[in-house]
Amino acid sequence: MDMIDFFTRSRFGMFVHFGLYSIPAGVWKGREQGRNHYAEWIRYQALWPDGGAIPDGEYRALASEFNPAAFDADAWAEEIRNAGMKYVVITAKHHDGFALWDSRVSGFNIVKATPFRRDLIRELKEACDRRGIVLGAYYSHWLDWEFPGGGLPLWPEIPEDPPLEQPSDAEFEHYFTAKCLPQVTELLDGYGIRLFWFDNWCKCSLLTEARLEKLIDLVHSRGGIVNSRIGVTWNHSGGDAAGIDYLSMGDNQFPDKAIPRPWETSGTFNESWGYHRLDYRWKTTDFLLKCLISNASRNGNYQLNIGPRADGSIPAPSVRRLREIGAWLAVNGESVYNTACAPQPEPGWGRLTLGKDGALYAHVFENHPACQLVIEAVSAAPRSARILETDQRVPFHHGEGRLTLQMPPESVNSPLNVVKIEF
Ligand code: JFZ
Repeated sequence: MDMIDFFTRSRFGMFVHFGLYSIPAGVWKGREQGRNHYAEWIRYQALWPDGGAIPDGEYRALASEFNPAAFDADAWAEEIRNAGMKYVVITAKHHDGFALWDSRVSGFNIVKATPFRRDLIRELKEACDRRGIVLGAYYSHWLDWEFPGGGLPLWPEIPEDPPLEQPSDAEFEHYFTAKCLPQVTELLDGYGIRLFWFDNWCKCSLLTEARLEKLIDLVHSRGGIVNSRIGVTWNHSGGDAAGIDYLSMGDNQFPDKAIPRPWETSGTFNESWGYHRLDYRWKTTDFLLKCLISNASRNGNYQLNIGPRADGSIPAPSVRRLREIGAWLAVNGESVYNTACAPQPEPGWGRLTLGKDGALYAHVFENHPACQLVIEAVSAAPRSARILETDQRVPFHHGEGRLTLQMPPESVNSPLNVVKIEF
């Protein structure tokens, strides 16, 4: 399978942040973690603003408590499929250095260091394969807070933070060749992972172009693809550099126009990526669906994150939203999957996508008071226009390159309608 072709056609995927940080879930010794509410950062942020990270031994000890007995790979894969997602990228290893598979090069992993002793990546890969879902891996190639020589956080935007002393170049080289490259090789060859999500966003002298090239070549040599966050230089140059297969926006960032190459936004249901027990800032299904549609209309993907609880279950607010989105896609999916940006200017009332067979899909975000929706620059006269969900005919007028849809008044009661326009 051509991975980048698959990626572009898919449009919708899942992100999963799961690891030892799912146990404290944003609260350390009765106190809410400070700073940015990213629960997966608790190792470094637990004691903020007083400074100081969780002592290494205390964090490591979480491994002996990690026992996600409710984890059921088939149940996860069913949610993914029912949500209408075509792929899933999981934190195979996040910044804390803990691996969710049975790594031979680091014992700090789910099989060797926990009472759970099951290979989560293996089980999830098999469950995904059974359903034609592609499993991808988030791999923290730059930051590793466990292995000697791994990179440490840099927050140039927070000047009051004393800069942590980074490992030397030789120490980082040791981490890179003894852990990073071998683990990525394990994911490629031992698990058949071909979709990679790397994560670097600060200029850091340890991530040299030579090292990045090595990592990219390794993934490419097996037919895999990498995102632009693999290196900040390429990330910020707009991803023009050879070697980057798809662009990743900043967290929850949505570009305001089409990008003529594969790209994605990774986004959250609430605010934290890892499960945070005090994060109640849940977004609405309507908002999330508009993010998906809007990205698709601009040639991009949406990768929506869940943070499972430490027991392996998916939080109820995420499950409800996943199912609501899936129900919408079950009816309207042809207007999202395998579509491209339409040549017409984007209307103020919604979004347009172009089907492979030439059909134009009009996504109604806001209803016009007179129920009239105008699409400019439509050269040919349509043959028909119908609401996808109900099959109701939509009267229209075409003239001088302008198409006016006369929406049936009763359709406004049903938000996020899609009109399929055929020529
Ligand atoms: C990173 C991680 O540190 C975080 O834990 C999570 O995995 C997220 C998906 O990625 O966080 C970032 C990375 C980049 C930016 C912001 C947060 N950025 O470019 O603005």
